[in-house]
Amino acid sequence: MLRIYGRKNSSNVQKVLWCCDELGLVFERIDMGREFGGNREAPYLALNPNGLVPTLVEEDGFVLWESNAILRYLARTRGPAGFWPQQAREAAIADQWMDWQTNSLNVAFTPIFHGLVRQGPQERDAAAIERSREATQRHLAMLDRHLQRSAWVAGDAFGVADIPLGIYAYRWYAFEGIARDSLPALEDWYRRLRERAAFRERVMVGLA
Ligand SMILES: N[C@@H](CCC(=O)N[C@@H](CS)C(=O)NCC(=O)O)C(=O)O
Repeated sequence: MLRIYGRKNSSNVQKVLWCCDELGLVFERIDMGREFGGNREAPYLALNPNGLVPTLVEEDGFVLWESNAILRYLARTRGPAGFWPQQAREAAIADQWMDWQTNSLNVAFTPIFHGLVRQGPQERDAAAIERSREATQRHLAMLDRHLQRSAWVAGDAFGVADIPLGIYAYRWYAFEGIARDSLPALEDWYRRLRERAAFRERVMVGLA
């Protein structure tokens, strides 16, 4: 059986759990990280030298870390046709948005998430939160413009590239009391994500 290490309230772990459920994969999940610890100890570092979650371990001992690499691997090895795009250009678009999630959207979003969810009112840096809110809004507007022309992130059907970005849609719309500009294409995509049982089960689980 596949083994996934990582606490289920981690966004990067949620990506993998959601993907596994979409593909109907059976797996064992082992709590690891933050409140569970273990991720800075030698046995786990031998699997993932970053000390971060998630890590995937296959039946034969093959180990993989970096959540988006895990998604691509599961999509290529276990996904139905099209879940990882077959055409080079569609696959490149999937790669583009998945890399953008890690390198751009995540950077914009992390301060507002930490400020509103992880920090108490006394510790909060209101200016940093506002800068992050504006940056996230600007990034989501880019995704909205893309979704005006493309039903899903990488083409006409739901696929693996929707997963890393869908995590942010949930978190963004779950924040209470923040200003949000209307982004109709993004909102429609988010409505369609909420129709998916795996998204509701793995991602719409509160902010922690
Ligand atoms: N680029 C990595 C980032 C992994 C990462 O930052 N994981 C966080 C949780 S979302 C983590 O392990 N934090 C330490 C902890 O949970 O103890 C990936 O996408 O897998």
